[in-house]
Amino acid sequence: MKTALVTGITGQDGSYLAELLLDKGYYVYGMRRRASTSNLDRLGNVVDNSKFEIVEGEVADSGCIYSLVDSIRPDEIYNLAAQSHVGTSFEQPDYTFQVNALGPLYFLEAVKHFSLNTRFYQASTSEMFGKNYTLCKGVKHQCEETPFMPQSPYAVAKTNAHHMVRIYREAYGIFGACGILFNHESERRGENFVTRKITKWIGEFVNWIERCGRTVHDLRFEDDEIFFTNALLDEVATPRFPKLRLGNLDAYRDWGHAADYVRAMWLMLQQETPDDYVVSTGNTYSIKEFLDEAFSHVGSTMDWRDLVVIDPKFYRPAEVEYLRGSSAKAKRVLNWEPDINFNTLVSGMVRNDLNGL
Ligand code: NDP
Ligand code: GDR
Repeated sequence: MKTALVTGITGQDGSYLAELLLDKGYYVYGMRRRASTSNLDRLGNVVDNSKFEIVEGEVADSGCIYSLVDSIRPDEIYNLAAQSHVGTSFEQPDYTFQVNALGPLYFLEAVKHFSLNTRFYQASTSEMFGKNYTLCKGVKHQCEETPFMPQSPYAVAKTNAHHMVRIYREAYGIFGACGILFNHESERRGENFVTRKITKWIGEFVNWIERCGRTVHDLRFEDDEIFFTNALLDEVATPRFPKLRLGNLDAYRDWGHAADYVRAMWLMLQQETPDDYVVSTGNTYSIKEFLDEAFSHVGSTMDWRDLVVIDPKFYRPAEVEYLRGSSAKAKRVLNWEPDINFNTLVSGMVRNDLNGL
């Protein structure tokens, strides 16, 4: 039986990857850091599986990582643990670097010293391209040849780890592969990433209207809040709901579904030789277009422009304006293509948040 150690097991990707590996017959060690409360919510489908085991570990603690790798010596390591929020990395650059850059280095050192046959997957990111793109037949996109130009502490740390994997591959023959994954979302996406923030707000808002026994036709709008018209009542006393507060709506992202993307991670570690791959859908949409799509699934006509407030707090000091990946290499070598398109992704997220209340 193959064994895998998955870090970041409590996160979005960790949960999908654990399900995939268990389906394929692996014994899965899921690494999580110590928490004062249970944070296994996303792992409902796997926690009771006899081939699934939680182990405690902190990626920024070298000794912890060395002893974990030495004691398990898994066939495969998937290093998904990260301080994964780009905005937060501007507030916590030092911590982000420790987790996102030094963490992967500790794993590489551990593999080099204790478990040279272990195959290592590193979660690289389209954020490494930052401002850069390549023109192909007049279309702007990013592929494996596009030079990196990171725009945040998060992306710099990830670029550092990306190069470190390449160096350990070339210098020590370690089977290290990096997936340069573009944004991928799902019903399990963290609530402070823009897609889930939007669909979660929609779910709570629609539920609030229903709880109040009203319809969208009764809505009235102030600067920051939404309330109902009611000629008989004092409008100041009617229930109110805060508008959705967002930052830059003009950025473009290439959004896929996490379940498709963990399949690409696994495929990378099944190849004869290690390599790096862009994983993306090839389509790009602005945040405004995501809002259009999300609100189109609510079932009644609401213009999100009445419901959204632009809040400078959610702007980043430096932004990545345009991401659109070309996964031609992943298709050719890994035979990988996404199954879930933008429309299905967004409608699934909205439906989940409408029902989840
Ligand atoms: P999440 O934020 O959902 O999950 C991150 C995971 O890392 C959580 O399990 C978290 O644990 C864990 N973690 C954070 N810090 C530490 C630490 N110091 N020690 C141990 N574990 C830690 O991220 P995703 O699942 O979305 O992403 C997975 C990986 O892929 C990340 O590395 C991310 O940077 C990268 N990536 C993600 C993309 C995306 O669009 N989703 C695209 C490209 C790359 P806890 O629950 O305790 O916080
Ligand atoms: P990103 O995802 O930074 O691409 O990183 P996020 O959803 O945080 O932002 C996408 C774009 O939306 C804009 N935006 C907002 N973002 C957030 N979070 N909150 C807001 O209110 C808001 N308003 C507008 C952002 O400025 C940005 O342009 C994700 C993470 O999963 C990374 O870990 C991963 O590496 C990359 O995707 C690929």
